[in-house]
Amino acid sequence: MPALIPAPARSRPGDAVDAFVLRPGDAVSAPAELRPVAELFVRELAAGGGPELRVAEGEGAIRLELTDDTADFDGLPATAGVRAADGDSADERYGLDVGADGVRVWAGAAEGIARGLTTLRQLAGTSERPVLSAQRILDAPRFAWRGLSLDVARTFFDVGQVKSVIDLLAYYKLNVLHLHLTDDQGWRLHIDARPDLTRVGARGAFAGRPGGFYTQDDYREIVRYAAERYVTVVPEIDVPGHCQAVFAAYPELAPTGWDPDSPHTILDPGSDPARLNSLDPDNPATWPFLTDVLTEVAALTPGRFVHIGGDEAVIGEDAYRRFVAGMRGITASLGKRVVGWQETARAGLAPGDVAQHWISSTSIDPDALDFANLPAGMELPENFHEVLLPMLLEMFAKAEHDVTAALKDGARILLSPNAVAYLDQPYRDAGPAAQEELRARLGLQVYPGNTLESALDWDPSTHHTDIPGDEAIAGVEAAVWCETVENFDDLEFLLLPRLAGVAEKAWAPRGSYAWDDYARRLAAQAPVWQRAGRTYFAADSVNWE
Ligand code: TNX
Repeated sequence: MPALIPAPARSRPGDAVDAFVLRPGDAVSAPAELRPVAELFVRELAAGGGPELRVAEGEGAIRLELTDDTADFDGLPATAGVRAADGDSADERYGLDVGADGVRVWAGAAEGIARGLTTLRQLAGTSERPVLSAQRILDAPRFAWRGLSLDVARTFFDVGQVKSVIDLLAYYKLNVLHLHLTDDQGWRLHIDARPDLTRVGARGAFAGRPGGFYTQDDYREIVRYAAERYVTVVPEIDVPGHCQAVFAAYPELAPTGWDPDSPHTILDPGSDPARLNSLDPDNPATWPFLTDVLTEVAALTPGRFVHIGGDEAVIGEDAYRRFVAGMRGITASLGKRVVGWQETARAGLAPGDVAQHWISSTSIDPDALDFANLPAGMELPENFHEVLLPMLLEMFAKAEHDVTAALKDGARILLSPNAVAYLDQPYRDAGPAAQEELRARLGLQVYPGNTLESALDWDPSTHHTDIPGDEAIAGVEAAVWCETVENFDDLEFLLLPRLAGVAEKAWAPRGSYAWDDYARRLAAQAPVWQRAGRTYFAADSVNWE
């Protein structure tokens, strides 16, 4: 198999004597509807070190074709899952032929052509005159939702940096960028009706790092750049917990007793967490606030979904239920569907909703957590044993039922199991001495960590025992939380190489996993990352050559 990640659904070699050499100046021929994807391909191929091609009509070394005849794809397994993008009909399936006379990419939709051209970029690598061996690839994703959740609240990344993350997503055929826009340490999206959310709430970040926020024009530019690459942005407004930045901006939304000088987070909830952590559904100021925020967020969102957070809230069960019900109502009235962290299933969900699974006894082992090992900037509160630990254990116990509850309501599960899909797990592979400082500092040392191989050793349909099969799954999403991430290089170190492994899970057919083969394909990515100046963990477990 060629060194592709994710592995294609099907590929077979052509006549062994045939190969095609792509040369600078060669043409990509595309009908008018495909010009934008063709032009983007030409730019990105050259930026990656490949030959400078040109887009033309008529004949070309690379021919792009939209076709209604999708018979070639008939035998391909149907994609499972939920599309985050607007519109049901889009189709990511594509075919790619390399023969002695050139390359042909065909698909039923421009989106499929774009995915096929991504495969071609991977085949071409960084060579200016790539030799493409004869082959046929027929490809389709296993799941429709393939994402990364990026925490821009704990560490702020500017528009250029977010675009660079989108480039990575697209290169591995991931199609959702979930932006965790709000948390205790910062609110990152300007809301016209509530300007203090960013004027005050965006000043800082985790551990005294600089703050920052996206203007609505910035945000539109991120959405546009992503859409050009068939990546959908899913914005998250994380409520009712994780709201210290909201309280700092608008103290009237804070619970009684909240003190601006002693911020409370889930790992430092104060002596009475029930009063200090979360927005209160019974505070009359809460609902006009949420309506203002969601109205502007929905207007900025061409995709179908808004993420309402819902994790780690510390309010009573009844208050939580009413809170989530209220959020679902506002979101629906704005024409959007809801995705929430799995806890939202406790409030009741409906078909069309998505619950994001991250915690359960198979996804995280509470006994393996080491709370003495908190990241710099976070301290174990004095009342850890009396207040916090029992609260966390209760949180774990309740989480056991969330997936079943969500499925019973007809919602589907977005899989982000902590042990394998959290990219802030510390790396447990050995690595080069020069990277030891990074390896030891990055990722939450509270977690047991994983190796590149163990992070790949799971299957979405069997990971959680309550999930009956692929049809219950919305998709697979990695999450990178940024408590330990100080800058963009740190972020890349956590993303690479594990993000590629999540893409493999989300796209490649079930059972295609074999570590040795994956490791060989992974090693082929290094020159691409190096050329782009990216930081990556060169784990000893891979023979990088
Ligand atoms: C739990 S996962 C959180 C985040 C932390 C993360 C660290 C989730 C929905 N909430 O607030 O950053 O753990 O891995």
